Amino acid sequence: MMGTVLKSTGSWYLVQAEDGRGVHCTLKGKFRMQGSKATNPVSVGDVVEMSLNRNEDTGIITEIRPRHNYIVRRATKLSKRSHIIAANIDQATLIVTLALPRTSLGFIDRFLITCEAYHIPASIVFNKVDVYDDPMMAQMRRYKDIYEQAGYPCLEVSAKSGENLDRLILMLKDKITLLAGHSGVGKSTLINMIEPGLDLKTRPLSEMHRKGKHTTTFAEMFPLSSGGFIIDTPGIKEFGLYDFTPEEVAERYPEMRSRMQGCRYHNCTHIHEPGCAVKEAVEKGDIPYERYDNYIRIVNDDELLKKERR
Ligand SMILES: Nc1nc2c(ncn2[C@@H]2O[C@H](COP(=O)(O)OP(=O)(O)OP(=O)(O)O)[C@@H](O)[C@H]2O)c(=O)[nH]1
Ligand SMILES: [Mg+2]
Ligand SMILES: [Zn+2]
Repeated sequence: MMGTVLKSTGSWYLVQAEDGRGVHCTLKGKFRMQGSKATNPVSVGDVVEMSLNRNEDTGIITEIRPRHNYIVRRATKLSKRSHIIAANIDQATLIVTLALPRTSLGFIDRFLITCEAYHIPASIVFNKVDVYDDPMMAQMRRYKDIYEQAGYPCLEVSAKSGENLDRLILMLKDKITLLAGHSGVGKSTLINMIEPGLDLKTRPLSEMHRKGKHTTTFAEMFPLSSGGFIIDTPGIKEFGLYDFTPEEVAERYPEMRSRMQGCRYHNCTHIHEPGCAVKEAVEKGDIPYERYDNYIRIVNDDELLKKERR
C-alpha cells in the first residue's frame, strides 16, 4: 500500500494511506544502512510503500518512491551529513520577523540559495508587523525591496492582528508548502490562524529563552481545508549550506546569475577579478550591496568550514 509521510519523529512515522487513514510505521532495517549522506532516510512529504501489520493500524515502510525534490541543510555545523527537511514540496516560505527573534539577511540568503539549488519556488513572509516600530518598518521595506527585486514574493502579516492572512491563505491554496524559520517567529501560530482546528502548540518567547528549546520538535504536514498541505517545522538556528562551491553560490543569486555572462572571465568568482559585471552592478546599485556582502560572507564561511572539516 502507498502513502505519504505526514510526520517523522525519528523512529516512528505517521503515514497517510491512500484511503486517508493514518498508519504508524517503522522503517525496514536496511534503510538505515544505505550509504545515504542524510541523517534521516525518510522525511515528511516522502511517498512510501508500506506493508500493514496484522492489526492494520501500524505498518512497516518498505520503499521510498523517487522524490520530485527535497530541501536539505547541513545536519550540524561541522557535519558532512545533511538533514532532509521535507520532500516533494511545491514551494517554501520562510517566516521571518524584524521583532524578536530578529532574522538576519544572511540567514534569509542561505535559505534562498538552498531553494534555488533544488528548484523550489521560495517566498518570504514578514510576521509580527503588529509590533514593528518605525525603524523596523523602514527596515522591512528595505528587505522587501531587496528580495522582490530578486524575484521572491514577499508578504507582511501579523498572526496576532490577522493582517494579510487572507493573502497568505491564497498563497498556500492547493500547494504543498514548507514553512521554515527561526524558533519563535510564529510558524505554528500562523498555521493555527489559517487552520484553527489544528490547535498546534505555541509558546511565548519569554518561556523559550528559559528552556532554550523549540516548541515544535518534529516536522509535520497538515491538510488545509482550503486545499493543499502545509508543513510546520521546528525552528532553525543556523541554516548551514550543504556543500556548494563559490560558483554554485553565485549562480543561486538571481541578480548575479542574470549578469555573470558579462564578466570578462568565464570562471569569475565576482570577488577580485577585473571586468566583473556583477561588481559593476553592485557599484551602480543595481545589485543591493547587502546581497553582495552576504555572498562574500557565505563563500568565505564555507571555505573556512571546509578547511575545519578536513
Ligand atoms: N505580537 C505578535 N506575536 C506573535 C505573532 N505571531 C506569533 N507570535 C508569538 O510568538 C511566539 C512564538 O510563536 P510560535 O508559533 O510558537 O513560534 P514557532 O515559529 O512555531 O516556534 P518553534 O516551534 O519553536 O519553531 C508566541 O508567543 C506567539 O504568540 C504576531 O504576529 N505578533
Ligand atoms: Mg512551532
Ligand atoms: Zn564576475
